[in-house]
Amino acid sequence: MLCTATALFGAALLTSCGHKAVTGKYSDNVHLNQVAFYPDQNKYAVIDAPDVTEFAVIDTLGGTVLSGAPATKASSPWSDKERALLDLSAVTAPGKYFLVAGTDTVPFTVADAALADLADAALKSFYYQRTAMPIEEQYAGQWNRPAGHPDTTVMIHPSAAGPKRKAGDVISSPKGWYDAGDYNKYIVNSGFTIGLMQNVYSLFPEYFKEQNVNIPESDNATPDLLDEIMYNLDWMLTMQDPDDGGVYHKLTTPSFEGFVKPADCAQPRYVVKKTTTAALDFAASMAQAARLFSEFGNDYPGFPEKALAAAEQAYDWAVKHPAEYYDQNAINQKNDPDVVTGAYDDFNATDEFFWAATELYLATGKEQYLKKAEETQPEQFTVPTWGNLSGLGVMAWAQPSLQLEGQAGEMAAKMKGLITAYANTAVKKADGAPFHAPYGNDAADFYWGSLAEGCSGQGIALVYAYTLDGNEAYLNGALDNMDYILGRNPLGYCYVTGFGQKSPMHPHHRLSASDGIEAPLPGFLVGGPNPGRQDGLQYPSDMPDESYLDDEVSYASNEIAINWSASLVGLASAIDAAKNK
Ligand code: 9MR
Ligand code: 9MR
Repeated sequence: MLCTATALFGAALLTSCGHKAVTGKYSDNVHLNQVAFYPDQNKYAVIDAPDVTEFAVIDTLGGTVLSGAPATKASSPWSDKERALLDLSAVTAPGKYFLVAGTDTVPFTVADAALADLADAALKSFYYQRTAMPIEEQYAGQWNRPAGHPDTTVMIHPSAAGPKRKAGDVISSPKGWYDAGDYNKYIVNSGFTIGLMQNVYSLFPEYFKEQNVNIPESDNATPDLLDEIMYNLDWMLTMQDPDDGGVYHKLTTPSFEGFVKPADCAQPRYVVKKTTTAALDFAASMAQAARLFSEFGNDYPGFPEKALAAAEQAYDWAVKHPAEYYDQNAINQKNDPDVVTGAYDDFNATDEFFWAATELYLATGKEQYLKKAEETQPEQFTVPTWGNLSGLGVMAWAQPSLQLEGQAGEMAAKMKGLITAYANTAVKKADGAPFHAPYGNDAADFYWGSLAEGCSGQGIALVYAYTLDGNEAYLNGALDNMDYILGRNPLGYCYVTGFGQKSPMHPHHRLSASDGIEAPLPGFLVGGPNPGRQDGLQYPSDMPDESYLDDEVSYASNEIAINWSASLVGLASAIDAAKNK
């Protein structure tokens, strides 16, 4: 074993040849993936000290594994910080290592299933969000808690009243996940969340069939991902008005609860206005679920038939009510009580029609749905979000396992082309970028929830593109975005709770804030840098990629949410599946 690293860099932490293990620690100067790299993955670190002229990688005994010089220097358009890229890719053997650069000795890991634990934790985060059932110690360890929000007595808000269900009538609408840091349940975001995860499931079903994240249903024959999804689908089914097939937009308290334990909440809960977007997101995710769950009839008998019927009824309602949008101010002008919780408002349902028609066609083969999908198809692929669902439809058409012919086959080919075109443009952005990632090079990349909607969502799209033609450049782009989230970013945060050496400790998350446990619930991706600062707070920096505050009050940069968790499930699982095929 050589001791050259000590001689070269004089790192105080290095000791004599192999007798004492090397230690290292997180440094604000050196930014890299703090979880793990795959053996054959490109491995970059970014250093903020441009005067550093050499670096080394040593193993736990101090032996030099690699030495090199910083490569490309670059800075972001909005920053005068000059950063240099260190290429550690030649380190390929699984193990623990230290990057020695300047005065820093920073740990990193190379592992075969590098993202498996992260993928599991991201899925497990949904279990912690479950309403209406106790979160038990055998599954949740120290984060066990009593059930919150049974939602067995929920009132019809006047905005949702109809001839049969009158304002103030009581319905039961239990189960489902808390949406985010708040305690409400929203159909639009639920539909998107489930749709995104079901799309990724369709790409790699075998991966998910092997996964076990220790939830109450882990012992059944259904993949844990689908079991977890079922917990929310069950709730969604109760959100459909049996009278006309319309779907309530949300189930909510009039205003947000305080930062109290879920079991201590006292405000009344309402279902609010049936909307076009809720009906279509419901229809799409339900039709997709009907298709995917047909394989698991023993665990969920009758579900596919019930889900498909519900989906078609919701779609029919939307066709009859194509522009019933959610406009909270207008609703509050006409009804009491006022509702001031999350709006998930969106005044264009073309993309929802496309997604719903797509999934209904794939589930039923009916021509009317194909026709509608053709009419509403997008011209280009955009990363799907709760407010723009067309990308979920494009991904659905592009599943490699579908064998479609005729017009449907043409549609699938066209949609695949859109994803590939998108991916070609996206991956080019990593070259010469300060953090070597497709994401994060434009100020417009940073907004509320952008680490999920921008960074992670783009990564998922790139894995999709990879599954179409095996072009490694796409998978590398997805890995680069994952590395960005896990630490190779300007603030050096690993933005997933419970992972990495520098990670959010104070998310805007009522469950984490009210449980008396110092560590936040693990496996959650926070919204991340957001110069919009809609929470009205001062952040340490106003640069787009540094506008982040690890404080409980910062809902615009530090909340967690199911749709963001879905994007982390999607990206970490899809990469792990693609890497271990
Ligand atoms: O906690 C709420 C969070 O879930 C929402 O994303 C956010 C924006 O709608 O609002 C948060 O609630 C805040 C409210 O809007 C204003 N008063 C303070 C609340 C946080 O405690
Ligand atoms: O994720 C949503 C983001 O795109 C919007 O800009 C923001 C303000 O409308 O709302 C976010 O969603 C929040 C929802 O309204 C209430 N629950 C918490 C969600 C995450 O912050």
